[in-house]
Amino acid sequence: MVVALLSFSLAADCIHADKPHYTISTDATYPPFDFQDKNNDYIGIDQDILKEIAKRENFTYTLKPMSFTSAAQLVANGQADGIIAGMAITDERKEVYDNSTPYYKTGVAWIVKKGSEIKSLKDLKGKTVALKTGTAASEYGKSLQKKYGFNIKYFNDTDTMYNDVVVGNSAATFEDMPVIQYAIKNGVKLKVMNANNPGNAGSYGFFVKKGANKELLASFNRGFASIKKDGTYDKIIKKYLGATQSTFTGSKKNNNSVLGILKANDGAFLKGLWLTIELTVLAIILASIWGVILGVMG
Ligand code: ASN
Repeated sequence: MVVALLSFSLAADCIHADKPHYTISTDATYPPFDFQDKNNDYIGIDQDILKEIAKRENFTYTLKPMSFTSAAQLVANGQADGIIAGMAITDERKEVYDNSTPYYKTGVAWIVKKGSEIKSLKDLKGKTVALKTGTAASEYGKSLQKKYGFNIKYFNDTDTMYNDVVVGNSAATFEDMPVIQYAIKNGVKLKVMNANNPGNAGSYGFFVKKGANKELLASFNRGFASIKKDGTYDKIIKKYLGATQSTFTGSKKNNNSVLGILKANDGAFLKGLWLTIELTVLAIILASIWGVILGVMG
């Protein structure tokens, strides 16, 4: 009996030991990707994706929520195995990390307070812009600093950064389009200035330290392909956004009226109009010359 029990518990141990266990860091507050529910459990698009992939790929993990820079640092210096944190795939990051298949489209928004007098980036001259340390959106914001002459104030989390703009301490901020659109939908009093034209368009990925944790990365990619294929991924997106990816920048509804179509295609329309005018003038000149020649000959 004892022997039987012993061998059973040994077998159970073996099964458990077979399951890889990872440490995965995340951004503590980054809705709709990573945030806490009423019971302080971590939820969000990232968290649901990760949970589902772990189940299918048969691994377990300990989640480490913290500020985004610390979370990214933890993976870069090998203290965590992977990071999922609404983290954009960028060329600079490819130097430090290996990334998964892209799992969500993103791009950078520039944002002001509702009713703000700031109408263009030029109006930011001498003003303060709030950025979140270590993010792709902050790199983008920083790249515009010289040109537009604003000052930068750094924050460690998105909520405090938003708040600085809402109360009027900072004149603007830069954050990822899906993240700010979700916040606005949920009542944050901010306005996106480039809804149809996000900066540095790209995608989110899951990251491991470059050259390390190949097995975890492969598991993520395999698991992701599987949840994409059977519709689980779409269900997760719908759960948080009520829509699928294709409409995520759709703050503006499609306007199919004549005016709406003209507005949406104003660039092409003006170009076409200009070409028509040029051709008409040229035709009139050529016709006149031809007319004079014919007249003289007559
Ligand atoms: N979206 C940010 C980035 O890609 C990460 C974050 O703020 N959680 O840098």
